[in-house]
Amino acid sequence: MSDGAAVHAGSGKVRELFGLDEDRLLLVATDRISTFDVVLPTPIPDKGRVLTGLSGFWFARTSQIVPNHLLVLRPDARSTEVRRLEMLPIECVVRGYLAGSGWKDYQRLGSTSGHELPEGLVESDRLPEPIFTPATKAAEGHDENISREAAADLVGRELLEDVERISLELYSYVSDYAATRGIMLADTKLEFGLDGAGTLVLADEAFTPDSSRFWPADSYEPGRPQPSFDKQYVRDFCEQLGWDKTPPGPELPQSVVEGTRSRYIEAFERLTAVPFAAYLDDPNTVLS
Ligand code: Q0Z
Repeated sequence: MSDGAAVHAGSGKVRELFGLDEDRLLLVATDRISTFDVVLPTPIPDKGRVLTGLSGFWFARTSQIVPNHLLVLRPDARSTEVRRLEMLPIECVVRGYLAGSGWKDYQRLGSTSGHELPEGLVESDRLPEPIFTPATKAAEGHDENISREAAADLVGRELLEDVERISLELYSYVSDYAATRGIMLADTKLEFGLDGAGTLVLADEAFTPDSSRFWPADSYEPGRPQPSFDKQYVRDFCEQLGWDKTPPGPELPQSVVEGTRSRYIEAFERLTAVPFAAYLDDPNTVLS
């Protein structure tokens, strides 16, 4: 009765979700890559395995802060069985640096999600302290930053205070850890759900390059956009092609595929200190 067919339950840009039974889902990270919001026709071999391993690594290390949905990391190293939760209808974003929509909001308003920020900040500047900037979940297109009041209307005041406190604590732990390995965590997007007992549970993917901005610390320079740890070769290639960033995206040459794959594996090995080959041999290595 527990080995029935998995039922496809949803597709993300680069991930697939299946229902296993009433209590469990299967989350599969593919090798698809998106840039400028478009999924490219060329996969990056092992990208899904890198992201699944990193998520597992962080779930194991943060379980003292908050319980998470991970049940089983499968031998294919790209799929996980997870607890089926009641997901909260907000994205929990924490920003330590001014990038992306936080930087856009700041230029327009001097604030983001209601956080008044000091004058004179430049793109990629470090914020005086990390801030919680919740966003709506857009089915299509871009998530929209919302105030904490608007977020409280969606999930309730008490739950919002809990996810804000936990999100900030997770960001602080992971950014300190990454800093010791030469990687800056500029910002991150977290998702939470409630289990059957009403307990808050960290879900989805966590602290991967697809859900976070990882910057190489050695080239950090405020006042300009920072190179992405993982996708910079892809972005540079697309920019020099002159592609208009509407679908379909361009096919990637082998040199860009190989360079990008190397960057994902480098991020994995720098953060986890586990050789990627050892992870493929036994995925559970990252959980201890
Ligand atoms: C995650 C998503 C993906 C498409 C639903 N533990 C959970 N319980 C209930 N729902 C979810 C989770 Cl992770 C859940 N998503 C995002 C992932 C493909 C959408 F792989 N949607």
